[in-house]
Amino acid sequence: MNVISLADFMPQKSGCKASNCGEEKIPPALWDKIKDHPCYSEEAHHHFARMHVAVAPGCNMQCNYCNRKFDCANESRPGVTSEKLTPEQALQKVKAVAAQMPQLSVVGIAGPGDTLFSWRQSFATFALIREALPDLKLCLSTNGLALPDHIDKIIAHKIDHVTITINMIDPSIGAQIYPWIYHEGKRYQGLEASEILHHRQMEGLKALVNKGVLVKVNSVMIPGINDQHLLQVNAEIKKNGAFIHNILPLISDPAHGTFFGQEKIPEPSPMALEALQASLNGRVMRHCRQCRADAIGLLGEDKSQDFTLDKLAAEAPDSTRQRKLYRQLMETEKASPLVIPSGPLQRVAICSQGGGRINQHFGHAKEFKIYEIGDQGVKFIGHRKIPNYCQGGFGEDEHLPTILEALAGIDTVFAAKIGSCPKRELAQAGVAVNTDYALEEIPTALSDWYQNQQQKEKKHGTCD
Ligand code: CLF
Ligand code: SF4
Repeated sequence: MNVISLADFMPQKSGCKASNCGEEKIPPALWDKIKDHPCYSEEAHHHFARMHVAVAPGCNMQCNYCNRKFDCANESRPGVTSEKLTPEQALQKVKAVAAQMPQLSVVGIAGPGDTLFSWRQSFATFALIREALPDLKLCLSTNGLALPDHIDKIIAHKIDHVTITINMIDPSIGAQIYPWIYHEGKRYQGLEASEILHHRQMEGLKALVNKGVLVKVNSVMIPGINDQHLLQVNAEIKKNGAFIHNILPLISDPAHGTFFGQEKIPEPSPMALEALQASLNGRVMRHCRQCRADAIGLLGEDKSQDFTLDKLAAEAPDSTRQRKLYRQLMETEKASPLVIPSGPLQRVAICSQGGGRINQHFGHAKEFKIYEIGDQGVKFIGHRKIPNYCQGGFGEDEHLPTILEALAGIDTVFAAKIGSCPKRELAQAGVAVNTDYALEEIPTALSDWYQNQQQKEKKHGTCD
């Protein structure tokens, strides 16, 4: 029997504890840095929110999966344009969001260009936020080219979390991803450009790790170009102290006008992404939502349109106390221990609209959360996107084949509700549907369901 409780996600008085976002242990001092960061801790993303302020417009390179008319695709969904802000407008927005969202724990800069190419705007923004709302964590993401020039400023602004997008350690692969870079007043192309980029990324990574900054590495998985190579990238970044590795599937919709889109470079399937994630060493982020450069809210529920500049009040009230109370509540909330008997591995899909619960109607789901249950307990595997089954109150049968494709290898779907038609169609395809755990917390529900399954099978076995 394996016994899992909320304490498994927390540090103990001595030694290390398990991380929910990977297979490695997390020492207590590190846990304090990630426990309320929704990207660095899978558990935290159910309860804590991040917001991005889009203050960094310029970029110093070209990635073949990016159309520069839109936001930086290294930490954002391609094809999205964010409302650009001055540092003062960014502060006004952060105060407004914080006043309405006690879950807010992190403010990040992730574009719309490169945070460190537009370093003046970025650090001016961080300084204003650090002074006005000192309890919020600061976070940035960068392509890494300018990173070595800004290590001291990152430390001086107490930025504890930095993401570098590293897609290659072999410049010959880099040359297929980056046509040019702009470095120290000069434009470089081809192999030379990727050699410079690689050295700058590694130099920046090592310097941040030496200073105690937690570094997340994002890698865009590009089938046929770097998908196999990412195993080597993983080994190298791990060797150099990266805290967690996040693989983003390439988005190459031709409508976004990117080079890879026009060249019809395929997007990786969810199964290929999960297989790559499973073969990586170290901590792996599986809950990334490829959010916008002005994203606001819990991961996966973007509220950015509620906080556009035209909707902001001139001055928002101080909200420090509400955030403090919310954090205390989260610290003291205790989950009952989960008991997982040994048994065969089961893969299930959850319909959830957030909060770590089974709380969504099957017909409204735009994605499944995939979990595995077995000897290792309840483990989050990733998201698989699907088209809405329910369109304006009617079932959309033409979406069913795509939905079934996304359910490859899945035994059971858990939803808050489901209509009789899709339930029948899923059953015909060999996928069971369970609505017995509507509104319940996912790990508790899955643990209970798994135990019942095991008991039923045992009984059945005894009768035989
Ligand atoms: Fe933003 Fe990135 Fe900081 Fe998170 S996002 S700068 S580390 S606060 Fe998070 Fe969004 Fe994925 Fe980025 S889900 S795209 S990993
Ligand atoms: Fe686009 Fe970001 Fe690459 Fe610059 S670094 S080209 S903004 S994806």
